[in-house]
Amino acid sequence: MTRLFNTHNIRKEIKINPIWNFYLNGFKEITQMPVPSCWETHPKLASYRGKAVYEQNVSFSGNARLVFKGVSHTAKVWFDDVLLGSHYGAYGEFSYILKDVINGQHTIRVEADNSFSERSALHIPNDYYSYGGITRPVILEQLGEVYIKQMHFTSFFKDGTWNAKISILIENITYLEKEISVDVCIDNKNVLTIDAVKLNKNSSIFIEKEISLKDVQEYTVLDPKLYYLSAVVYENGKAIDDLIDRVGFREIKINGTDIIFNGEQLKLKGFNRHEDYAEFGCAVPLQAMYRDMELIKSTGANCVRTSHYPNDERWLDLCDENGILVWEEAHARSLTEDQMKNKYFDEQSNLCISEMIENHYNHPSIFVWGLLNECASFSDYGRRCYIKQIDQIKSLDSSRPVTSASCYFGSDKCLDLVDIVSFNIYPNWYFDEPTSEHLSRLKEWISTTGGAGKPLIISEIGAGAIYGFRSSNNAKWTEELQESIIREQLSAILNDNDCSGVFIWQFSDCRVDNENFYARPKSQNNKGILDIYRREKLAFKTVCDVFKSKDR
Ligand code: ADA
Repeated sequence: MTRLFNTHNIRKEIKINPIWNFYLNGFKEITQMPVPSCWETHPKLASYRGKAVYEQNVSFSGNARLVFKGVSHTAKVWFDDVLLGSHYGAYGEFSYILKDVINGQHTIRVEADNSFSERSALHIPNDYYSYGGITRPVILEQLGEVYIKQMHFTSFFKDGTWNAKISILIENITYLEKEISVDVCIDNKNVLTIDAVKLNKNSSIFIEKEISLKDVQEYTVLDPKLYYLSAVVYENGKAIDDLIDRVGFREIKINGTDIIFNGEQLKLKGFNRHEDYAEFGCAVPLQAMYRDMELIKSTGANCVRTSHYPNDERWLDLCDENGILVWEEAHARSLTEDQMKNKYFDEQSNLCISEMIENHYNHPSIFVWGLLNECASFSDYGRRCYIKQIDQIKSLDSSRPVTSASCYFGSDKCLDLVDIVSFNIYPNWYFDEPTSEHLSRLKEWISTTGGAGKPLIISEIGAGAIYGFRSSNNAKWTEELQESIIREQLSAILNDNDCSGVFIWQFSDCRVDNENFYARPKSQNNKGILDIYRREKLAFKTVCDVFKSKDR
């Protein structure tokens, strides 16, 4: 299951065996690999960086859609030895349409590559691990001649009632003209019918309508009411394709320095979370995601940041269900100006942003889009990149605010571009200064920039500790030191009325790339309040106490 609910009643899925053939030069004894997974979970490939080939046989005929939810980090895909294309970026969904396939057995072949090179602008040696393999699910869907490619839902409150803009993209993959009709339902009640839609051969049509709804329940953090939105396509009265998603009725507005979610001012208390789990790497299975969600809820947190890349949809589904608000972030961490000048940077960032927004648009829990964490926002060149990417985000979704986590106190030139100003600060860890003093200086400086008068989020605070290293001497990496630093940071920020919230760096420890991080004991970023197995450090209890002592 790639989502937590059925996304089709009519469109059928063709089963793919989860154990794929696996070929890697020099490793003759490894012949198979489960999908999804990271190859690092194989005992012999724990640090392998490079290419590997996956192969799987499938039997079907006619038209189909082959969907990859994520291959890390570069993929080349063949169907029956014909190259379908290649894709860059571990965290984006991509798909291919297979037409007029003859009845019989066919072969899907994928070459995955997680190596670093000039051609990889976003996956670079970093403070998290770029795993390898087919790390998110693969789906094969049987299609007819016409299918729904995309459906977006935007709710808005107007004239005392909830409304929604619904847009649907439908594609005709045949050489014949088609006439179809479309029914749209919310929780099985028809809300829209569009008749006599003409589709030219081999082309798509974009339909957009606004509807007004009575008696709908709002989506809130305390009561995250979800509705099923479904679209069904009919030809000559017969249902030929459908698409189902889950939506919520909510609106996000910025009012001066406040972030308003359905009329309520947000005070965010949450975590930065990497998709990383000791045994599974970035291919976190549902039961482990579920456990993370239960742990997050148990702290009294109300939000999570998908630092520093778009997340698995099942995680977003869990956030939707639990009213955990999401800052979803396009992929990029701490790129220098030179790295932003990489000739692939624009194209690869553009693709990541469009895949993120197109595929995750409907999640009601996503309240803000993030981009370019700690990149070169201090330079003129960097600023041009921020402008380009923010323009792209706004053109794809004008219903959500945009933010970017900066660490350039004193030199950031992009604070006028974002809707919400966000800063990563580590007082008492990377520098010695009480958090409240640091915050006062930061706010004072922001008030002299284009960020003046905007909401402020502290997007990272934290300190490192190695699980089990206990001592009352307050030495670096002790759980005691981490606990006392986080206690001090949190209380200063949550008591500051000018801050709209805080995200702790980080929820749990994560593996880091070997190439770069000599300052990372155990080759992990140890700032988790849980370790990589989700064992609690001392700070966990403190975070629960502090978060729970504040209202949601
Ligand atoms: C930065 C960065 C994080 C992490 C953190 C740290 O703020 O955004 O990815 O590297 O620093 O642990 O130092």
